[in-house]
Amino acid sequence: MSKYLITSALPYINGVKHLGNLIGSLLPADAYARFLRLEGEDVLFICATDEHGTPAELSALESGFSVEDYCDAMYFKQSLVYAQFGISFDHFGRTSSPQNQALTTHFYERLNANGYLAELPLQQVFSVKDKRFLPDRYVMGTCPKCGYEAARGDQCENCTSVLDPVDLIAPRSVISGSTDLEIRATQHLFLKMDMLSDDLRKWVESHGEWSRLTRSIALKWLNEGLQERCITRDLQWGISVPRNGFEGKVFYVWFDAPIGYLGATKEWSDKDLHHRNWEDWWFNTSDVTYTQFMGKDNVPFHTVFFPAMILGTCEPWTMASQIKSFNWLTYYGGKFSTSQKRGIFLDDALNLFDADYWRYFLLANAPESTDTSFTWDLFATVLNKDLVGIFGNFINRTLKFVSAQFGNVVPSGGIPTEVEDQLEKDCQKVLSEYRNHFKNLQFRKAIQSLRALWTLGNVYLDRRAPWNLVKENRDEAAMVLRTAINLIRYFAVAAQPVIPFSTAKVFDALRLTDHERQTWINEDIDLCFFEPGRIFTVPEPLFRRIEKSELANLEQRFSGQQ
Ligand code: B3M
Ligand code: ZN
Repeated sequence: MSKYLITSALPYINGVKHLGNLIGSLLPADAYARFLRLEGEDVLFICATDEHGTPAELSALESGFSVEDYCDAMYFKQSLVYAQFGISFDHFGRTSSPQNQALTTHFYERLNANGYLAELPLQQVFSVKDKRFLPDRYVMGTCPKCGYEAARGDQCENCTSVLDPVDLIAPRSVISGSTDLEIRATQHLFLKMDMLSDDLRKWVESHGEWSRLTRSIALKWLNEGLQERCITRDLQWGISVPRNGFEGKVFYVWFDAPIGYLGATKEWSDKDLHHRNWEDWWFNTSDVTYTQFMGKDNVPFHTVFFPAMILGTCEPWTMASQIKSFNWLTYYGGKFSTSQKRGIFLDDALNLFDADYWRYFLLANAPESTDTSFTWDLFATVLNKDLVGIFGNFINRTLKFVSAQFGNVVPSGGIPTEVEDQLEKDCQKVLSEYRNHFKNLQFRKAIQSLRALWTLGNVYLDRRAPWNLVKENRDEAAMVLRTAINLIRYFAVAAQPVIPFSTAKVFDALRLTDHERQTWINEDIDLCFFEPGRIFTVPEPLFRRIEKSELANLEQRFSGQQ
């Protein structure tokens, strides 16, 4: 048994996330965690809401609640949605926790003591009317690059240029609308990443096993040369900076967010339900394999910025062994956008289809080597073909036929032939490929293997044609159907990391004991597992066909501002 630490990028607190966030980190992290647990490994899967920064404050302002109340409400809302999607966190914490505040302070103190921080003046927009600085999205104005009039201080949504609030033309406060703004200098803290550049490069280069996407983003940053990076902000909401002259300032959200992985683990061990120490996963470990999941925009922070913070502490914190990053899921080629209401959000998704439809579709089409364009047509095609046509159909036709011919029991009679021996070998081969793809974090390929496994069942039934055999040789037909029922069990056992809700239904139908539910595919498969005479139930069809006629409506509904 090895120790596997898994983290998914921490979703921002500002609202329910969309399908792109789900497939960009949460869902593959969950499938991997479930897989490793079934493999018998010691797994800790940690996530949290990322609660600081301007998006949280501004969304709270819009909602009319205090930031604290807003975050409490959104934390529970997000927790519920992830549970409904079957995301099996060992702990889902919050970056606003006391644990994270303490750890963030600790990181600051270490970096400060080790000489990796610099205090420098920075030009900032100050609102006389609001009596405060206006960082990032707190200012709007005209984009100096394209002339768009509603550009935000940190970025222009129209031309995507990254901006500095002081660059905006005709700036105004987002809080009050006031244009009585001044540029004032104020002191800020910077992390001297340039000093850590060589160590960072060594660390990145020691990870030849990272995907091309992860490595290329990391090296691009390193090659462009690292600069000092500001780690404080003029905001009220956040983790305060314990330093003279920094009253009223907080740490930059990307400073405390990755420390949130540690903070959330400490929350987990402080609950003391487990009698396990969080430091066994994070401090001075040599037996922990740590895998991070994230969308590609987060890669620079995880390959350069956060590792620089860790290296600068000169303490032995666990660093990522593997960083699995994803490209974008788009909606008909366009960016999912909260502000433009384009794309599908997680609560809406669950109102339309059960979680397993989404889990299967998204993992089968994970944006691993390129972006994936979500279309309803693709969604329906994949699900109708694989879940309805292959997996669901095999279960349905087998159990219905047995029930009609022999009653709801595993039929007796006949002995397996070389056809069944060969089937066993074929399954074995596909299952070991499936496991390897999971171990290599190749989700699309894993699903291809799963589909190939399920297909073996339908090919077998078609070849053995028990509906004919039953007339000529009832014993042999019984053996074939017994084999098919055994296949159903293996198909479901293997599919657990992907579609856990449906596989639980299959186990219920097969009336597996708790102990039998524990079996996994790491041993030689045994198509005689179910002995004759066991009782089963014919389940309702597990999946429903998605009709073409439903699609036009859906496409329109999620396409954005109308
Ligand atoms: N909240 C950004 C994002 O969700 C950010 C990730 C933090 S991971 C430490 O894309
Ligand atoms: Zn612009």
